[in-house]
This record gives sequence, C-alpha cells and structure tokens, in this order.
Amino acid sequence: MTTVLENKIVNIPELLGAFKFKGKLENVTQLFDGHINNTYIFEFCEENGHKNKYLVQELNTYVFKDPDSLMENVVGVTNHMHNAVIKNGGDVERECLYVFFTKENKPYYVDNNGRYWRCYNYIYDAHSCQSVDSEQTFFNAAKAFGKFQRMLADYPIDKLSETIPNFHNTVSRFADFKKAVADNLSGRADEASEEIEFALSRESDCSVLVDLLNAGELPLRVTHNDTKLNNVMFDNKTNEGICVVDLDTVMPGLSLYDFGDSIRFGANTAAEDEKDVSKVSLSLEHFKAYTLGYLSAAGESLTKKEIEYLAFSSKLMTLECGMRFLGDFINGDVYFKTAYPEHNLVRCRTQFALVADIERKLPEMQKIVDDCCRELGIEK
Ligand code: GN1
Ligand code: MG
Repeated sequence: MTTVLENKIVNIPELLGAFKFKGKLENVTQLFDGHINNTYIFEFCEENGHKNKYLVQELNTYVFKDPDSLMENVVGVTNHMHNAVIKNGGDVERECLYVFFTKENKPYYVDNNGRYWRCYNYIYDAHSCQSVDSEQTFFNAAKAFGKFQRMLADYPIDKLSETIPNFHNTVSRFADFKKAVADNLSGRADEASEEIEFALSRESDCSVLVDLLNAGELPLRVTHNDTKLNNVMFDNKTNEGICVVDLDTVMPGLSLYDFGDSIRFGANTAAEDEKDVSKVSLSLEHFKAYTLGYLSAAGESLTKKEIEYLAFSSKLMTLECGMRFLGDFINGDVYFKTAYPEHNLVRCRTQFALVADIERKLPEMQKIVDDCCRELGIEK
C-alpha cells in the first residue's frame, strides 16, 4: 500500500516495518501547518479496541542538511524536558514530546528513496491555533514559551549543534538577501523592486542585536527559534499552552529572537500570507497580552538589556522573516513550501507592512513593556 499525500508518495508498509507502532493502521492524515517538513498523523487500533495515534514526520533535508546532529539535539532536548516535567509532577504524555526510536533503535528511519522519517508521541486532547482568537490565548502561548525557556535554562548549551548555522543572525541574513538579489536566479527581482528597496534601506537594524551579543551585552541562551503560535499545543479544556512543539531549531540563541518571532506571527492582525496588506497591523492589545505572559513566566531571569530590546526585536524578527520570504521568491521558491507562484512575495509584503506599522508604534510598544514590568514588579 502506498498513499499519495500532497503529491508525494508515502510508502506506508515500509514505515510500518520501520517503527514499533502498536495496533493495526486505520487512518493516515496530513497536517498542513508547517512550511518545511511533511507531517502526518497515523492512527492505529489494537485488538482490544484501544486507539493509538503517532505523529510521523518526513524531515526536509534540503533545509536540515545534517539530520544526525539535528536528531541528537532533539533527543537530548526532549529527554531533558521529559525529566523536567516529571520533576514538576506534570504529565509526560502531554507536556512534552518524545521520540519513538525505530526497530533498529535509531531516532529516525531512512527509507528506500533516501527520505528521512521520525516519529513523535501525539498530544491528545489538545489543539493548535493558526491565529490569535483571544488575548487570553496569546497570553497562554507566551507562558508556554516562557516555561519552555525555563525548562531548558540548565541544558548544556555546548551540547547543541547549530542545525541551521546563523539561523537568526540578521547580519548574515541580510548578506544572503543581497546575494539573492544580485544572483536573481528566478529572474523575478524586478517584480519586487519596492520590497527590495524596503529591506535594503534597513541594513543598520540588522546589526543591532548581533553587535550587542558580540559585545557580551546580551546572553546566549537555549532558545526555540521558531516561536510561531502554531508551535504551541493548547489543552482542549483549559486552553493552557501545555506543550511546545517543532524542536528542530532549538539552538543557542537570543531570548529576543523567540519573543520577537512570537509577536511577528501572533500580534499581526492578518495572516502571514494575507493578500490585502491593508489588513496588516500590529495589535497593541495582543502585544501587551504576550509581553505580560512572557515576562510573568521568564521575566525574573531576563537581563535589563533583554527587556530593553523586546519591542525592537518584534520589528527585527519581522524584517528578517520578510527578507527570507523575499530572498526565496527571488531564488525561485527553493526553501519554503508555496501554494502558488507569488506566495513568497505575498508573505514578504505582509511582513514588511507589519515592520512599517511596528516602526510607527514602537514608542507605544516600549511603554507597554514598561507598564508590564511595573505591574509584575520586575526591575528594569
Ligand atoms: C518556518 O516550519 P515552520 O512553518 O514552523 C521556518 C521559520 C519561519 C516560518 C515562517 C526551519 O517555520 O523560521 O519563521 O516558517 N522554519 C525554518 O512562517 O526555516
Ligand atoms: Mg513549525
């Protein structure tokens, strides 16, 4: 039995032979949340009627060029969190991911076509959100990412490989962007001259955090680096953010990367690929909800400098993401999955519209950070 999912043939019997799934396969569905890996839910039924679900993922090895180091990171981090959840008296089935090893005791399986597969526990009675439906939801997401950061605060940083080198190094991202424009591999650069100009005129923003890091003024931490709202699983009953997922980019980084990227995605009043950019703006209410949640979970451990740059990081991470979408559009859509030819350009436009709105609102955002610190009794 082979199944065609999103025009890709998934050899199901081969995967069934590779992992120790329990029961008889009943159903396979694909999830379409992410831009990088291919994700499926496999549902099984045991003889006694007990149902088991697993999250099966095909790794994108164009993006993750060193799957061994990546899975070493993921196994190390998930084991660490597993222990932290146990220590806190939590539920390890639902509050952290763990990797199901293959029958050959490997953290991933390479199929006959050279494709890489791994398997995680499925988080029951939980859901993800594609957009912020209420301030409470975003507040809960912030607490979940803050808790995630706390749980990994004592993880040995030198044990983590850089799964994508310079992932949020905005100076090198800017250089990559300029190279994409110069190479113009797709020949589409002139369709985006305004957007290119927008990015080029913001070069000086790109070195702000990198300079502070290099000067030792911002600490390197274990960070998630992809803190989109849809990387949090929310409990169906309480709506608390119970588990942070998508651990492929857990690497040494700045806490500001995680904060800023959350705001980029969740405080935008429009979807990441909204075609009508007049719908794009930075919701100050959502910004406040996230800031409050994040500071209440991680605030004590943040330095004054980190707090000082929270608002700015929202702008910088949005600019970076816009440059990445635009660079990929100009490179010929080789990195992010796209649904139509201009998809990356559309995504870039929403990001740059959000950057422009954040630039207008920075003083207000800064004031919100100050107010939240005061409310929580955090010294700045
Ligand atoms: C990608 O895989 P996903 O959709 O969670 C990307 C992030 C971007 C994001 C933009 C490994 O995340 O860096 O911010 O798309 N992940 C990688 O939506 O490049
Ligand atoms: Mg993701």
